[in-house]
Amino acid sequence: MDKSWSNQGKDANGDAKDQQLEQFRVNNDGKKMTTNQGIKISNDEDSLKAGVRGPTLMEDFHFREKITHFDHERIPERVVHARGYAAHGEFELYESMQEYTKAGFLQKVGAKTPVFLRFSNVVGSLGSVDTARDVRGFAVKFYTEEGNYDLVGNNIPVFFIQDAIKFPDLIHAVKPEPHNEMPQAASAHDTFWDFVANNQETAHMIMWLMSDRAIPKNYRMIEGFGVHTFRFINEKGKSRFVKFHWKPILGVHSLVWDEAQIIAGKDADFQRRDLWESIENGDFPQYELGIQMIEQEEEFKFDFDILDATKIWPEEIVPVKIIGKMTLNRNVDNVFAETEQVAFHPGNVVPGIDFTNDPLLQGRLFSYLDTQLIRLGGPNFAEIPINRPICPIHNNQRNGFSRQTINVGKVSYHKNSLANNTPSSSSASEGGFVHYEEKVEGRVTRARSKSFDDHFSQARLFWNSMSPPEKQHIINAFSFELGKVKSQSVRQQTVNMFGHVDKEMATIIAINVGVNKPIGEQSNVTASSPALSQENTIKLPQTLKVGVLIGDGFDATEVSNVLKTLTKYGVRYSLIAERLGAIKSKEGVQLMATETYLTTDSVLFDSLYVVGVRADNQAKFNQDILIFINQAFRHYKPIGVATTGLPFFSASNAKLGPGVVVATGNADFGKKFVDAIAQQRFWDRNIY
Ligand code: HDE
Repeated sequence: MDKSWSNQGKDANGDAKDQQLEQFRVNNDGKKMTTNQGIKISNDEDSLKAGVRGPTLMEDFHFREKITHFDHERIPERVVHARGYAAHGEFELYESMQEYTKAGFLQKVGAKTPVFLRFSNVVGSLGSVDTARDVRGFAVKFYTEEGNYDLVGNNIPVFFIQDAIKFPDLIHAVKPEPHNEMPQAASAHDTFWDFVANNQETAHMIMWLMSDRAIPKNYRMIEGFGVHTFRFINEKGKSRFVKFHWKPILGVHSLVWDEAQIIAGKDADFQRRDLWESIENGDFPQYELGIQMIEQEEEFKFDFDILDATKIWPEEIVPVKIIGKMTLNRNVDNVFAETEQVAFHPGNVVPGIDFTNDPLLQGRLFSYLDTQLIRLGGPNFAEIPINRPICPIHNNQRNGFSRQTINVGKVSYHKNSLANNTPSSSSASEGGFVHYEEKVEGRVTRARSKSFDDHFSQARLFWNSMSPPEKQHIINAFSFELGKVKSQSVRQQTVNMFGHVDKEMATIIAINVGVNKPIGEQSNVTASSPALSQENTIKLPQTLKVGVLIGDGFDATEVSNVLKTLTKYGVRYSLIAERLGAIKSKEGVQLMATETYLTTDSVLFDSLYVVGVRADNQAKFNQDILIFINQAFRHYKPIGVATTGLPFFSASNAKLGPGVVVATGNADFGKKFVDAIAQQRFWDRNIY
């Protein structure tokens, strides 16, 4: 078969998916209002009544249609991953994977494929907060010329359980407790930790969940993982095991827990806002796609089972090969139509990508289609614009609620002679999907492989790989979460369980949550995997946000030089003053404040630049500015202090030291401040 893979329909009018969506976009600007039947509406303010003060009449078709549509606006939220946010983009291939897979979109270097990526929180309801401690969903739909390929991943590379049959139990335990529907979007409660302690396969995942990975700074700075082991199949039919990784160009960065909780109140939409604004500003989020591969013959070479989704393949043992880059470059037009109605399914694969017997993956292959049938109201959701493949669809499926396609002709069965036996099936060489012919044998049994028994070695590998501040954060997270657990028995069981990961860690947690020291032995793993620590991540100043605390009387030359330097390095800033609008320097130069001390907060910025105000205006300013400085300092953030800002900084609880850059007597202030901003956190700071 001739595979001259094109650019997946990319041309000057946007990608093929964008062009397809364009057919469904409706712009009401400047148009006359009509009913859904197209009747022009004369009055949309008053219902039709018998007399101006009389009852509303049944014949008011406009009123009935409008209210009925409104009454039916909601659809069920996703049972998990309800709160999410998405964007469009493209995937570009760096290196041909032809040797390993026949997947069309992975053949030609430079080939571009339209994608749609939905990020999500697992536990909280649709209206919950962005910054909850939780796993983040990272679901990518590739609109390839061979059909849709969905890589439905998370930002953590392992999972809580090993067999999909336990998923309802896990989710029942972590969701709000059923008798009082509390707490919302939180794992810090009895039923979750009771599940953990009584299902010890969760150990590795819980270490990740208690780490900074579960409180990401934003969606742009998280990794994505396919989690399961999949297969690549090449043209010759050879199979290799593969794991997928997405690596953010800006590195992996997190919030601190106190900050995450404050943000939950100050801006519940913190992460979606960041994604939306970054794309609007042209700061397009980018992630490189990496793959790990294991030869078919090497399936049993490792001290873990490669089909066990509670295990990683340490990057130091199985290197990650970077093969392409995804760029998110377009926000949605309508969140309901696109983000809410998109339907991902790990079973959506293209020829060249196949499944393995991972029992978690196998169960997922059933669940997604099943849940979408109820969530999207029947079997025709693949016709919803966001879900439509960009290639032609032909089959004998018919009817069902809200069918859009008008299938012409009388034949809707296979085989037939009336339509020349079409639509016809395709052989592998014609691009037909042929499942990998894996040899399977065994007795029918409800059991788990012995090779899935080791729950603690990789949990300890993760612990060993953490830097001292990361270890402290894990201890703090356990102490917070278990501290909220009312049952002393559950607290004790959990501490005992994590004593198998690290005795000292579990002992400190035991003291913090008022239970006995752990009993039992800790895992004897001494290895570590540097790739797991966020201390080793990429640190860049680009797109980080500085809050400039400023008022009348600043030094125009000094401030404008610093702002220019920030811009030069791609740092974003907002001017925060007592009131919106113009602020004047001592020379009379004006700058515009876009935020006030009421409308924003230090937690919404990565760093502060303390400029200060004229002496006669200090009293009021002092109070506001001190709150900002104290909080940023306590959250280990970089702080730049202008010459006019020093009196304010000195009056705060913050101390000179790591991450505090002072302009007075510092010729290279701007650049040094940018370097500090790139570091993001200064953990070796003595906070009060
Ligand atoms: Fe999901 N998961 N999941 N999951 N999952 C859903 O499908 C399920 C698992 C993931 O933005 C549901 O359409 C089972 C692992 C993401 O729309 C549901 C099991 C991973 C999303 C479902 C898992 C994921 C979902 C709910 C255990 C990472 C959001 C709504 C075997 C690799 C996709 C829906 C979006 C959504 C089932 C475990 C990722 C119920 C049974 C492991 C990112 O079908």
